[in-house]
Amino acid sequence: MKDVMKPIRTLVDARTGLLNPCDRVTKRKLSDMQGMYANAEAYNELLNKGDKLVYKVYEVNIPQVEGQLLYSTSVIYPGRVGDEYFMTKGHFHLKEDTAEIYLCFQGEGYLLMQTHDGQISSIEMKPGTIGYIPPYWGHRTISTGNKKLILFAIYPADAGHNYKIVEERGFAKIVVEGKDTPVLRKNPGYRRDKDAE
Ligand code: S6P
Ligand code: ZN
Repeated sequence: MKDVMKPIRTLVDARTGLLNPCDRVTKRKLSDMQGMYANAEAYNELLNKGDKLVYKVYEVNIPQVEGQLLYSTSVIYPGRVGDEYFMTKGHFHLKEDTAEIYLCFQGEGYLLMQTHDGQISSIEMKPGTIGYIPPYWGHRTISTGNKKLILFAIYPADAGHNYKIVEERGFAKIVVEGKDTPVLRKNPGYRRDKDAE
């Protein structure tokens, strides 16, 4: 009979996002977000004041092969670059026909999604919200509250990340501070996928 992997038990602290045991922590600072915010001047100004932590991801080590599921928590700090809220880089999955589920434990924000052919969608995230990302949708999460946005994610272990496409084209929408509530605006720097036109 084939070797069968042993089951895994993980504890999650919903107030901090910490996984226990945790095999990997990825930290993304402002300097890792070069070119991602619409207001380059505000970005440079903030970066000059210090290289703030924007988000971190806690992961469990699961074999990244078909049939397995990966799970992780993302902790996105409160903050803004100009009027644009702190967010993750965002990505499409390398294996594009893979879905993902996000569950919000704490904080407020948005799950922003888009397809190559120009469809856009967003889900407001607050504690208890589950956001389902179908296959083929690129995704990014944005923290709009005063507390950290803490999200738990589950996705096929062989999904992979395509960041290049987001670095080159950006997202069609940005989430900025409005008068009373956050608002979604057109991203002036967004470049549409030419193949989709
Ligand atoms: C992976 C999943 C999340 C993100 C994390 C950080 O498919 O969507 O675990 O990796 O939220 O975002 P990003 O865009 O830097 O990978
Ligand atoms: Zn993903």
